[in-house]
Amino acid sequence: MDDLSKVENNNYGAEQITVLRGLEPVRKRPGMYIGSTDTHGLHHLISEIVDNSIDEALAGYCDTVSVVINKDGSCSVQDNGRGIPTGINKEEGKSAVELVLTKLHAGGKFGDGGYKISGGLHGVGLSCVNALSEWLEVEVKQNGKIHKQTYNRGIPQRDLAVVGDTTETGTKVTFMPDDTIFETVVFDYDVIRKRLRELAFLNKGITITIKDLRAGKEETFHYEGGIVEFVNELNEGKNTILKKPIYIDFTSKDGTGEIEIAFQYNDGYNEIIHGYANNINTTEGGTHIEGFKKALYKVINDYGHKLKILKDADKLSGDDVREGITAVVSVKLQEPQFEGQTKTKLGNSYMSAEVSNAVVEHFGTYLEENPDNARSIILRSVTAQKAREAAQAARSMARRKGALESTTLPGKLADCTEKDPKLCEIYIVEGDSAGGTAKQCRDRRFQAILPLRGKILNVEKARLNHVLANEEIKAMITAFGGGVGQEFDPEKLRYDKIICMTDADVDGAHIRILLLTFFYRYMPGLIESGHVYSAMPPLYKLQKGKRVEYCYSEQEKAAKVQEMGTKGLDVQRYKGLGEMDKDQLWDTTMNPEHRGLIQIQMKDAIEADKIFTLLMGDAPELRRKFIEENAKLVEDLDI
Ligand code: 28G
Repeated sequence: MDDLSKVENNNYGAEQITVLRGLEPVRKRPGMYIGSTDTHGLHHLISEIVDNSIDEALAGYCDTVSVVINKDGSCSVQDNGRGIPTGINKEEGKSAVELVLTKLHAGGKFGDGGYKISGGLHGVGLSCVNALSEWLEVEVKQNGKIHKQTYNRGIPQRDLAVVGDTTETGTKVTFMPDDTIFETVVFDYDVIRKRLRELAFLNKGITITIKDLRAGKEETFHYEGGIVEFVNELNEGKNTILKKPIYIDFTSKDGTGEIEIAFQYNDGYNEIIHGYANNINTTEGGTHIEGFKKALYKVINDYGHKLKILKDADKLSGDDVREGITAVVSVKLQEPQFEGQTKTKLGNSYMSAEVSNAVVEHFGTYLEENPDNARSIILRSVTAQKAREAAQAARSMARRKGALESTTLPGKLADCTEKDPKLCEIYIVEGDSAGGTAKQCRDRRFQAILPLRGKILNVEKARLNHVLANEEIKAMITAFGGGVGQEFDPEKLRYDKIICMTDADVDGAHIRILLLTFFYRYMPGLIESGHVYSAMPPLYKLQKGKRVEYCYSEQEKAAKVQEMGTKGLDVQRYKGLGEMDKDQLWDTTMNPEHRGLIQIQMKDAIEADKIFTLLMGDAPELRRKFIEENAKLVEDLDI
């Protein structure tokens, strides 16, 4: 070890170049390695590092991971694992630490689809973070010593060196993201918090802490119950059918794979199944989810017949047995294959049978051993079946009347003249007055306007047949043209962009949540295929003499005020779209040349769905809690 303690060694001329070459592809095409260079990519850096710590924990050598956002804006991740090996690699003549941090390892997430999980592959990803950091410092505690090395944009500044003694072991990485690569280098506490909390749920027993030294915030996540607590959390505010979630944990014989499932039923009508493979959220589903659904269908139908609740030929549908279910299906496997548009669909075909077998066995036994719960679950599915039949009848009636499939567009819709859907967009506008302004200023060739009156139907409490009878909902369905529910077909959409334009206040936020929840539950494909956007109306208009500036955030306003100087500056705060005249609305929010649009992601819709449940659900204390916790947001939005 002592040969490592040479502190001063700067003979790096030739080697610097090799390292640079080695990591050059990452700096040249960062998107290939971390997805993007926007705020998502930035936060992905932390995930990459934390994943290594999680792998070390899954290997059984680490139980604590801490993430710190430092005052200078850098981020530190620390674990109490074995520490990256510090010994010198014979062939390369360098420490393993340096190799892990400077060599691109095969299997980058956005590269060839290889993945890492507790299989000795860890260390992958660290070199990417290193390449994309202005500076990075690695500290390894191992064999009684503290070893340290620093890098600038991936280039080691000296050899790994011993800088002190310790009785602990572990790895600590501190990095400053490179602001010449990233659009923003400001870490967002809530984004990091969300992912760390998810990881704590998915990997029970691990303690994960987050600390923000900029704001003086910190939290610790530790869930002994793992995904069981995750399911409880997802059901917060809902009336659940079972006392506690059903939990299945199945480890493959050779110990290289694990299937963990927790599920619970509530008295609502949605199906929420969150899938994970190797801690990655499989939003596009995959074989693990198929296996789970297949088993649920089989077990509930078999048991329903056995209890004679179901008659001979009577069969509950897949939708019936999943109505009101909240499930987390988390699998860990060697060499996962990820497919689909966003590479979030698990493809390993054996996983379907593996999951299905595990569920049939465990859930079957559960129903035998818990006859009261078995009855509740089956009766719940039977109720769903009856309601579905009624909805079906209502729907076909509506179809006969031509209400939904009719080519008669809603009267309130101001359609565009262009016929190619790829070029068309529709603005869903809150309120008749803003709708009127939008109709006046739009470019009628490709922009359609659909004003919505007041708050649309409370989708939480309504079953499908009621939802589809609501005027505002019907207007949207007919205008979009892509159908609804099972029949939804993005190919048939009449617009490429569906843009929600709501006021920048609490009511506006509320209406947006309602819209997203409706899309999420009845046309998830609309969001999945990236057709839904949120318009960005300005919050302020600043005017000084002839100069006019619009600001879209508090920060932007503060910066602009500074720049323009306060004397003679007129600051107008827009509370609603209705306060803008038609030229202002066009310039700031609707003109494709200047406007900002936010594309709505599936996770935004899931979040909306959750908030919606809290706001509209049956638990007034939770609603109050939500409003209290979000008082800051409410304040920011509506001064
Ligand atoms: C705090 C920041 C992120 C890590 C380890 C531990 C080992 C390791 C990491 O090895 C090289 C290649 C395959 C074995 C493994 C230590 C085995 C024995 C490790 C981290 C060596 C990588 N002793 N902890 N990498 N492997 N934590 N946290 O990065 O052959 S990375």
